[in-house]
Amino acid sequence: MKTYKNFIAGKLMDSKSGRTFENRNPADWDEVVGIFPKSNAEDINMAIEAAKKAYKKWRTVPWPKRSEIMRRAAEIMIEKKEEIAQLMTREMGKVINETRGDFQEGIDTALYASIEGRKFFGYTLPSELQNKSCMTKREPLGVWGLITPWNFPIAIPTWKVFPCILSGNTAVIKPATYTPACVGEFAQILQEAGLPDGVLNVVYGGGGEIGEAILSHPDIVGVSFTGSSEIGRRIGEVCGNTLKRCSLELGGKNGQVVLKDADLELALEGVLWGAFGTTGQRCTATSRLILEEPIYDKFIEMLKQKTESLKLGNGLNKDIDVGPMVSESQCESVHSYVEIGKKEGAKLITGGESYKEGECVKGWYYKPTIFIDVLPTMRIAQEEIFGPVLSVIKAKDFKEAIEILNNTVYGLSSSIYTNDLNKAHKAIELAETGIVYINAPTIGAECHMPFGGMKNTGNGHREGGWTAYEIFTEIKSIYIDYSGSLQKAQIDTWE
Ligand code: UN1
Repeated sequence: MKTYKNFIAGKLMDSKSGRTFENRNPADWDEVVGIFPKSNAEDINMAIEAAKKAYKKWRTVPWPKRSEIMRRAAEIMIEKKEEIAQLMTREMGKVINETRGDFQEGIDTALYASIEGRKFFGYTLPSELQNKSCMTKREPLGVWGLITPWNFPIAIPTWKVFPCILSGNTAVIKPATYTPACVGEFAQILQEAGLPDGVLNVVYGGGGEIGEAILSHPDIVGVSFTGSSEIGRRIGEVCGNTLKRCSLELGGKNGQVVLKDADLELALEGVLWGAFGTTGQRCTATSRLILEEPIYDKFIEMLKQKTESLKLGNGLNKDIDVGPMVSESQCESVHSYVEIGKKEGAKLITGGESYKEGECVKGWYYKPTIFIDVLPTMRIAQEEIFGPVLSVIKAKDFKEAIEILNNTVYGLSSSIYTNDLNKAHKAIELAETGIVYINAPTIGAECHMPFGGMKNTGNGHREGGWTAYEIFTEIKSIYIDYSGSLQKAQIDTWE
């Protein structure tokens, strides 16, 4: 068990509040993973002050120099991959192969940043006038607030931190209270890699207290948030009022469509991974399976059998498929949806209860759960559950399958299994989601591709890839007149 401290201006320090909170292993609630400061607004103010001070110098450091720090960070991360993956499994619960993957996504994001720093393009355009040129360049904004979730304790913080600081901004990050240790370790890696003091500051604590303190601070220029739609709305509201930039990555209700001509074995592997990987706790998780009528019964039979063979247990142990849920309250929330599904008349064919056998007695385990005969309008087909619950819906044909796929307020990820080229392309065109997979599950986005969703999944931004840099920079349009005389744009001239 380790005691963590806030990281402000390059120094580790306790909270001014004098309070702490602990973080327990969801696979073994007797294990305290770490003790963290329960910070208050005073800590946030100090962190923002440190970031503001660091910004003055950091923004003048050339992009390629900044990106060298990202490369060094990647090198240290490669060395620490196993150690931090194990810590991540202990604090978050997902199985070790997945926490290695989460950390690898962080390494990839660092390497991507190290390349991006040498090709941070603006563009040149012709002028309407002679002897005049037009071009654009990108610049940082100032101090950002980064608020990150618990389901990807390293990948998502790196999606935000690297583009934010490579662009010349500085930041205060508030990690999720369920998974604060990983961000603490990540900040130490950045310091070791040579990041100047105050460029990234870490403050631990609850969203209600310190999240609000970040939002309301006048020196914060923008907020990047990944989490629930409810909190996202609140952040959007405050940022709207104070004219802060705001990037929101919110819920999903992702569907996998399997058409009658699909490779069913492949589709089966895909849905098992998409629905029950990370114990269903991804915003990209598959929570609806839409089956074309002719294969409905057969596929359900295959799915039930395979689902029941998944092994639950501590993610650090060998051959475990599904780890625990992150917390008791998350387990309860999932179970309440199972009760709702039953009341709505959907048919529960497996799971539907917590699991406390064998090595799982002291953890927040929930059995992989499948409802069939779900109607598209039911709450379990509409609301984000964020757990291992799959709602199976029947579609009479391709057209109806796409209608069902789009029948949700969310629009993050979708997947279509088919061998019909025409239908695959039509589905890509019609799917109302920011990410579309063909013959692959709804999870597994890569760090150099835009990541984000349509409709209520967000507010139009895309993290990942080049598009993340658009979030964290201002664009400047520059006109250079080398005619030596006053040239008036748009004013008619008579000669
Ligand atoms: C999330 O679900 O919150 O595409 C992020 C994926 C991962 C990232 C998921 N690379 O599933």
